[in-house]
Amino acid sequence: MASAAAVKRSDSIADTMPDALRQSRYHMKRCFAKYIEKGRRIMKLHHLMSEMETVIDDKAERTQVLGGVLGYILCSTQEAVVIPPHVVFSIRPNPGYWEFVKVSSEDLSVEAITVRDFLKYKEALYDEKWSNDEHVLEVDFKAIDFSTPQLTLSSSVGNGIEYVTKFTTSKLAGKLENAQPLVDYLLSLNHQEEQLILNETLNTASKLQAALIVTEVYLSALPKDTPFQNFELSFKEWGFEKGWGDTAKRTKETMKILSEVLQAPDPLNMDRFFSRLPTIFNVVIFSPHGYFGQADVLGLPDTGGQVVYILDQVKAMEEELTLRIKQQGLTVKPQILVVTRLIPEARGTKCNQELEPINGTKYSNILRDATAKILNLMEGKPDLIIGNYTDGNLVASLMANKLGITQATIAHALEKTKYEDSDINWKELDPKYHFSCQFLADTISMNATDFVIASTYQEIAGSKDRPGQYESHTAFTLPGLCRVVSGINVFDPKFNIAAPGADQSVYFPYSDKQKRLTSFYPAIEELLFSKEDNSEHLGFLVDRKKPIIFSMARLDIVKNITGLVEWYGKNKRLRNLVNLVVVGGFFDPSKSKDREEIAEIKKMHTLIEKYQLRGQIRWIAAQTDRNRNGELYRCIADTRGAFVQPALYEAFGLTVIEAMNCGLPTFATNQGGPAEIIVDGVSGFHIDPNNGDEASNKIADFFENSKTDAAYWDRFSKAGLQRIYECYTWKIYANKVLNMGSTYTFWRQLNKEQKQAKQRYIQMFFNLQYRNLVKNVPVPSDEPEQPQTTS
Ligand code: UDP
Ligand code: LCN
Repeated sequence: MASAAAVKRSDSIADTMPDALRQSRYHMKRCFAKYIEKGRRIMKLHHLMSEMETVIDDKAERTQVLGGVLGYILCSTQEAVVIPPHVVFSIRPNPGYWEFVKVSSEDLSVEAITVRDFLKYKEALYDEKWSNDEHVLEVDFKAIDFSTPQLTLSSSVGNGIEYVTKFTTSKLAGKLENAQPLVDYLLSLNHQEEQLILNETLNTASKLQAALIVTEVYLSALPKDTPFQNFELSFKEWGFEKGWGDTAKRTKETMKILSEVLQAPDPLNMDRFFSRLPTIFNVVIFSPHGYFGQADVLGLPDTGGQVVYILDQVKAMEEELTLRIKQQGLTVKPQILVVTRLIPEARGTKCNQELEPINGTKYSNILRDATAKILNLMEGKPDLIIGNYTDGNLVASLMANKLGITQATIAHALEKTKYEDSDINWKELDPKYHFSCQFLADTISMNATDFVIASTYQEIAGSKDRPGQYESHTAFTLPGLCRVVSGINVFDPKFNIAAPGADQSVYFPYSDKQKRLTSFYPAIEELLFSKEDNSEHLGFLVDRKKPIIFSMARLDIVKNITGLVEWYGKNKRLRNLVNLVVVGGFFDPSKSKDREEIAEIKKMHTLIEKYQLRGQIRWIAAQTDRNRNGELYRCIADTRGAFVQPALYEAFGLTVIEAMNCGLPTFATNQGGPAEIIVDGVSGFHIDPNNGDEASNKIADFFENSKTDAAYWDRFSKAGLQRIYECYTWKIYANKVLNMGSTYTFWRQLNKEQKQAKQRYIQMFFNLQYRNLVKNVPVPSDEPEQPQTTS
């Protein structure tokens, strides 16, 4: 295949394609004739390739055609719309970069077209009249994004805060007066009406600069540990309020950083300064979907890793906020409220309680009710509102706008990419999934929010071959409703990656012998090795000396637990080396209301029989006790086993980092987030869920190597842990997110006019389009439950 180097970045596809077509003119004429033969349709890359194979059946010739620039262009194609005699291509040479060209099958002429025209061709396949109507609603967020600087490199996507800090720095640089917006911002800082950092005495950059110099000298003369209270009164007189530090040492350090910023702003000092500013005390997190609770909820519809994520996130943020507030010399108590649905029929959970304190925190609660309560409980406005998924993000956007507060959004799994052509086919899918509302709500909140927290790069801008989830909202069309020519730009510096961690008090290494939860041993022994089937486990392990390969997930099709069982069943070598233990779902399909789960339960039973797995497999029903689960991962590590995450697609994959935290060597899908978590062959292994033989042989190789060389297993166990400590801890996450909260609060102030203009556009769109659309969505009843994919 041709490399990207074959096409210079300065050349557009429309420039290079004519030559490339000309070089293989004979074959291409036949190929295009084939493409248009079936008339109007959408073709994906695999259709283009397989039809090319039938036209150029000689492999060597095909390799030659595909070896050049043409191959590169074709392989970067996402889809093609055939409207004879033309074939219209949407090409994605790099993450975030799209080009559109129209090729005539008659003379192979190539014409660059706009995204708008490309969408019109697509629509014409579904609703030609609408597509040709000049007055259809076109949504174009780019048109009102006139002043926000954008990134340009695909590799910079997701590092938004770094670039926002750079852009801010350059805005403040030059003359000292340029730093006035920063001074104004510092003057605006307060907590419940109590002024922080500065008062009006220091209302210009030059006054502030002079005062900082004198005050640093004063602080140098004090013992380092002098408490702030000892010099608080003098500070007030000079124009400085609380919030600089708890001691003379820390106060002096913070002042020095600001002095350096005023002298010559640089991103490093800007970042350090913002991480020290007292800007965030109260945070509201919206997570309305599923059963949000602290016990007995995992495995209920739409309830999985998302709940774990939020509860761990709250703990980590409260810890970090408490530390920061102490270091700022303040005595304020941070408050975090998770706002969710109150579910009257709560299936024995606490989802019907209005207020519930969050375990492991001092000041954080779950609130199952509305806005006025938030203001009441927090005794004022929150400083940051974080939304989750479509519903939570939309509510967060509305509330943040109403209260004038900084907003963040999170959606680890957006729905749009999960179904092929979900936009263009919306009319067919809407009765079941209400995609029109969902995609527009997602687009609204992506534009309204100040920053986006993603877990991985792929979530934003995908990979070389697959567009990212956010990227899929760049341009799309809902024929009959509206055409979104510019939905979101993944080069917007609002996009950030902050990967979650796993609670390290629950998921710690198997080798921490003194911390091990030995009280669970009898229960785990029973769970893994007892001989009789019961409602919690099925199947048994004859040779308990063998290592165990382990997996745990909701029993959804996409999690592919049945895939793993099949790979294992088919691979004799693997079966000789290890036993298989899987946790997920339950055994009686008649007890499930979820179509996917029912199908998966039945398939599990069939596979166990088909491959005669009894004696080598243990199927354990869904588990809800995370402390016991932690010990379970460690007990699997004791057998010198491994964790396998075989999902067809996984947005992030908390089980992957839970297993790695326990020192369990891990094999995880190369489709989605886990491909970023694990460095293949270093901190674990990637497996291709679409190539079961290769995957099961890779696992078998690992166990063969471990058998002959005991140090081999240890190497991967340790390297997995190292990867976690370097990149995937809640401490790293909380630090990043709080820094974002602080930096983007200033950024939105700096770009106030732009923000307001966009907000007015969003409001109009929301009021005129979205509110009408949402009226058609029926209020859900408890039955029947559709499988949901966000959790
Ligand atoms: N989990 C559990 N019991 C089960 C299956 C899963 O406690 O039977 C937990 C698992 O330990 C992890 C979360 O549920 O914390 C699943 O998160 P992940 O990101 O792997 O997948 P999701 O369910 O969010 O798609
Ligand atoms: C949703 C998912 O689908 C998982 O991949 C994530 O790990 C989970 O949320 C937590 O972020």
